[in-house]
Amino acid sequence: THATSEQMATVPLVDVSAVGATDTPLQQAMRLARRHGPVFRRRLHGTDRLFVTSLDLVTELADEERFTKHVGPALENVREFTADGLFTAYNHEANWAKAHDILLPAFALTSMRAYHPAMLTVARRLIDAWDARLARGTAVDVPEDMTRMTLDTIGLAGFGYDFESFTRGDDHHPFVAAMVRCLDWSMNKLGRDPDADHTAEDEAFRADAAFLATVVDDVVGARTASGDTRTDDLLGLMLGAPHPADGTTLDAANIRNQVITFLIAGHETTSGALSFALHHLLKDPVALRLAQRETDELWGDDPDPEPAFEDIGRLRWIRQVLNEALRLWPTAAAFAREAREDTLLGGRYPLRAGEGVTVLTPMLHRDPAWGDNPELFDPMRFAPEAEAARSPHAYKPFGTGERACIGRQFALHEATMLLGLLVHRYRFVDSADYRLRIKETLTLKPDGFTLTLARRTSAD
Ligand code: MNH
Repeated sequence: THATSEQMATVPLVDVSAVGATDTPLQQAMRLARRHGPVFRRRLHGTDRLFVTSLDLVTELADEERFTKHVGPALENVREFTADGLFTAYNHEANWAKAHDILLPAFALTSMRAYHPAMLTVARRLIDAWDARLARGTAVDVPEDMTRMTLDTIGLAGFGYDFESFTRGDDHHPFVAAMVRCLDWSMNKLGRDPDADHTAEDEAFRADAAFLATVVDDVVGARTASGDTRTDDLLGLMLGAPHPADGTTLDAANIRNQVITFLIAGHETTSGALSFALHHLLKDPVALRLAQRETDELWGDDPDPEPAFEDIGRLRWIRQVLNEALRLWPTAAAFAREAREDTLLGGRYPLRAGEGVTVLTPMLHRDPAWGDNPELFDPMRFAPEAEAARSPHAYKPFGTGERACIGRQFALHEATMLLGLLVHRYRFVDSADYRLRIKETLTLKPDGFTLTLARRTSAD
């Protein structure tokens, strides 16, 4: 199609090179969107990136016939340690479709049922740790403990491997520190001053990436040494399941990439989502009260219930709380799309085939489609009637299309159960008068978020 120059719109170009690298690029992009509108081009050290935030344009980008996932600069950096793992594979790489087909059964409803006991085991580890804090009257560090919980959960449920994160004192399993540094390196590399020397950072990154690979070898080695050939969890499928089309299994290099991918993707974003949800519950006594009422209806006054698999689907309000937390702060806060053919986005922005466009999810989630007060935390937005009245493209915390998150149900089951158990057992005291600050390490987390716990009494 040929467009006349009148039809072509100019896109604001914002050069942030003078500001230089920032450790909060996502929040910087949000400020740019607020100032320059729903389509803008950001220039940093001579590299341009197109950002879009509005529902109409994202609706178009979600059309799988015209657009597909783009492995943008951030994911290109992550590829340095996850290569052709599911998250960072190119659409055309044969291992994407192959691994997708082989691993999909691990995310079917029957598999969620199989993971439920491991998820509950780990939820109880966190509760034991929090009981100990409560007894001592000391605050809990929410994102730190959520990371322990989610790492142990993906390890145990997906890989039958125990990271034992709650018996390491203040330390995390070294996998976490190395992973965070690798993600940080991937993010910071985007804003690098091309004239500076980055040898030391790159060498440290190589060492961290090599360390992640040794953890993977440990996880895989533990399974193969045990002689266990089960294929009913993620690792079992990776190691032994034949591809339905041609009967071949995943190759050793790809298995390694998938294990790193799932250990990271399987815990980092869920940890942030749980932390933001708790932050909002702490600050919103009505939402918390409704959450407690919901768990009380299910579990009575038993402070240590045994949630059944089916119970988790009944925690509707808590699920709405999580959805709303992921609306305001989607923890994987951007995803990129590319046109399959040269096209005009919105009939006016020319895009070449393969050119990347970044969707700034937190701003999409503040589009006028969300009403007059998009900054307000309000889980009623996810009541069934409200959801039915809204475009499905207004909410994309898990991305879109065939490359959308494969672990969504896993994350939501795990997180809903944990939040339910926590609100049922504790009162939360905002002892630090916490003010939300967001830390970016490619994903988002509430920085330094602590709270103090108190027991619930029947008089509540
Ligand atoms: Mn997850 C893809 C967000 C939990 C495994 N995930 C994505 C994408 C988003 C996302 C956004 C799409 C990225 C893109 O288009 O470039 N994921 C989340 C969030 C949570 C989450 C917000 C928790 C909350 N993800 C999980 C969990 C797992 C997981 C849990 C695994 C157990 N995610 C993946 C994988 C992909 C993915 C694997 C890549 C899928 C593919 O491209 O085929």
